[in-house]
Amino acid sequence: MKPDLFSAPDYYQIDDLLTEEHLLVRGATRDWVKREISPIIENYAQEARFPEHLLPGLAEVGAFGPYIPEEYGGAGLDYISYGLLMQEIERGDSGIRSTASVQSSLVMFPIWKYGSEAQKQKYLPQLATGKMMGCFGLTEPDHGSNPSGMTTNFSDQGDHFLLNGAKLWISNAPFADIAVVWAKDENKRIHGLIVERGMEGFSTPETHNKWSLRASATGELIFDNVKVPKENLLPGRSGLGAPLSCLDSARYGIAWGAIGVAMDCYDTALRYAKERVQFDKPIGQTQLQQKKLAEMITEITKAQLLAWRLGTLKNEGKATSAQISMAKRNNVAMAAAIAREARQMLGGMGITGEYSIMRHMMNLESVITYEGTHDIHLLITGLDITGLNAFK
Ligand code: TGC
Ligand code: FAD
Repeated sequence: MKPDLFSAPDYYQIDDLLTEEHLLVRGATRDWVKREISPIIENYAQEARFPEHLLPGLAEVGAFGPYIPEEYGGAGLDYISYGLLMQEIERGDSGIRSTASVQSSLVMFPIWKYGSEAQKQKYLPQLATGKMMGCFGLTEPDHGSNPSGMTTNFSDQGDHFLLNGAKLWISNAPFADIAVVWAKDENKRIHGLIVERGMEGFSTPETHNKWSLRASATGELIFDNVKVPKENLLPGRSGLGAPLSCLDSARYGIAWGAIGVAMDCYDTALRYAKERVQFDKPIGQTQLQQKKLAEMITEITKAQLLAWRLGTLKNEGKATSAQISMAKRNNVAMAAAIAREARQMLGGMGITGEYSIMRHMMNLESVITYEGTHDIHLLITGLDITGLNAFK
């Protein structure tokens, strides 16, 4: 793979809107990604292996629990810093950002928000250091976009719960130490349970043959009469709103992460267009390639402004779920369109692992599907503006 010469575009001087802390967090993460992810990621993706050795470094840059309070081992940062962390990590690879998103927003967040004090003390500090890794089980083989139909269930056996069912497409499952699992009780009410590796009847087979997110480990969660201690139930909230609130936090991070991918593709294509000569002039001197680059930087700038404004709303506690859906949907689609155009601008070289673009392009096929598909987020916006529910 070519050396990482990434230089981030900032066409509207958005850096002026950032604080010193934001710039420090972003700079440290950018340096770490250049040093640790860029040189190795292509091989890991080609070989469909998860680079587990990156976990301590991810913890060190603050990617595990950026906004979780320091008393629980988190970095205690604001939501713009969290977004910038996701942007830089996803610039390296969407699969590595996935690991960070799941650990922070889908495992630490529900324990922090809905866990007992004992659960917070037991799990959060270890999760923040990456010594313990988690995964999040919501999707099932027959219930993806419609998680309320889930059939995974548990019953009260007096001194423990008995958990049965299966979850599919679970990021980090093959190596996670714990799983935050969403299941229905005898009254069909959804609750979160912390299931630990090693509990009898709990297995996590890996999902193979993915063409996308190849450097991320994906698997199933299978529960065959698993005895879960009662103290592992998250007591603070029940109902579908509990897992959906975790998704809000992860979707917010993806809205920023997608900008990282788009910036990397744009920056690579811009450099290539200035260097690659055909018909005795750089291809960047042709109107067609300039149109592509000009449209890319316009879309990136719009996405940056959307993410920044959403971040300020989140910092003020005012961001709505529907606003987050709009940003996730827009920014991922924007990145996917840019990756495709950028790949074409590199001609044949664009399909090789010498450049990051084809890997990003394939990764985005997962990103546009998980955490709510492109269609589902459109329907969330539709519901928000009309008040009419297309899901019912
Ligand atoms: P609906 O009746 O609308 O809502 C049920 C209850 O939930 C509340 N609610 C929310 N609460 C918090 N945050 C949100 N975003 C919320 N959206 C809804 C709602 O108010 C209601 O509360 P209550 O008190 O009235 O009961 O639910 P529905 O069954 O009609 O479904 C709505 C729909 C389709 C929008 C939702 O189910 C959905 O978002 N589906 C997409 C599923 C999804 O995103 N799955 C993601 C799985 S995890 C994943 O992909 C991880 S990838 C990680 C990585 O590698 O990065
Ligand atoms: P379906 O819900 O079957 O959708 C199929 C198609 O139908 C889509 O195009 C969808 O937009 C469309 N559709 C569905 N309903 C409607 C409707 N009402 N109107 C119009 N169109 C509709 N899940 C987890 O719980 N934890 C994880 O860690 C996790 N990681 C993942 C990692 C990867 C690599 C992938 C690919 C997925 C992951 N997921 C995870 C699952 C992901 O969230 C689901 O794939 C996603 O929610 C879509 O569900 P589905 O695949 O069952 O598609």
